[in-house]
Amino acid sequence: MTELLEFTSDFFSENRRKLRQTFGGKAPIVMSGNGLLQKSADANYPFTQDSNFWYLTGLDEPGVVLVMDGDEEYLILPERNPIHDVFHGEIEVDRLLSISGVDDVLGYDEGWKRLSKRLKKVKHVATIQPPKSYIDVYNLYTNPSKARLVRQIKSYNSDLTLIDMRPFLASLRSLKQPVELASINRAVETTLQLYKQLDKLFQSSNNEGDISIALKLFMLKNQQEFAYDPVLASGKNALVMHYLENNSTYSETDLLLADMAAKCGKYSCDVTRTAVKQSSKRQRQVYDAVASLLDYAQQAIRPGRGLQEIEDEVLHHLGEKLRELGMIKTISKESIREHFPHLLIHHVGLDVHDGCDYKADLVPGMVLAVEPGIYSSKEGIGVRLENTVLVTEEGIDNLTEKIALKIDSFA
Ligand SMILES: [Mn+2]
Repeated sequence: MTELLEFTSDFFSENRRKLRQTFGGKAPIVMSGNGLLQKSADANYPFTQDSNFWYLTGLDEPGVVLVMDGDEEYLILPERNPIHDVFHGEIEVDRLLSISGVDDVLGYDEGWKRLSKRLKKVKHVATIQPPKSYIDVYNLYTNPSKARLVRQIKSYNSDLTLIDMRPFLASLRSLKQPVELASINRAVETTLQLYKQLDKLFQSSNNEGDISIALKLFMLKNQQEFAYDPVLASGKNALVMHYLENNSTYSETDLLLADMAAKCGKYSCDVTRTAVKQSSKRQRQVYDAVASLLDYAQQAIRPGRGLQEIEDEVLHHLGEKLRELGMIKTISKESIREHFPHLLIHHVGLDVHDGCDYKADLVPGMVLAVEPGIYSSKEGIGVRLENTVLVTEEGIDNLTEKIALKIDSFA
């Protein structure tokens, strides 16, 4: 486990207070954490808490429900049986209270009895509904706990209208507090060490897999965790955005794209670098274009602007670069997207890709990943450069400035 910086119950209580305040409605807020997922037979996957639920409670316990109803706050424990407790241990109620700062923890039957009485009297309930797009777009099954909660709520009052709390939480979470920024900065420090290790391995090796294993060992020895599965993509592997095989051999003249970063406690940063031992003129042209786009994008970020507006501006600039490079003839959305299929900027925090409103104005205290790239399947070349930056009054503070930006080295 990486070291958790000081997240006291005040942090979570204050987050709940702010959520009630920004929501402003009278409807009870009912939210569930993630449930434990089956891996195979009676074995489960390691538990990962829902980030919104953690942000409001600090709890890493599966299946708990949080109720915020006016001035009342309580947790409802999952339905448990004694056999489960023998294998997984009993839930320590006092720990849940002291971590979360919530006033009351109720057992399943008692908790639902209390909540159901209230549900029968109200017209609206605020909760987080399962996001449909994950299965449609990413082919990912979402944790069933949210759908289950909605079913259970509706079983007491089928006329209830559900209010989605996701936008309120995304907006709260996008403003990083000092303790969160400290965690992100700590993650960046580890990431700097990670890239120094990568450089040593890169110079002495010619295989993605050897590097990948050595970096995993480095993280284990230092009791650190990756923010996400590292991408080590040489040559045309860099054209696959989420290339995770990391097992190809590369030559002195192949670019190696490394999209990898550490996390500290629950907080991530997001970094990508691309380098080659012996660069060609063409590789330098593409690299320089991406580096100048990164610079251009970072200068475009400042409070009062929106991400969509910045993305549109930078993408137009990218179009010009692509035309200069001879990769496209005319600048159009389609021709640009062919060479740059992903988002330019996203929020970073508890999730590597933190949810956000792409139209909302930027505010000091937001943490963003800026990641321009140029990909050409025709030339078998992919370059991406990514920094994690903090939005300040003046513009940005590049948190990952110390991680080298060079074509021939990662350090
Ligand atoms: Mn990213």
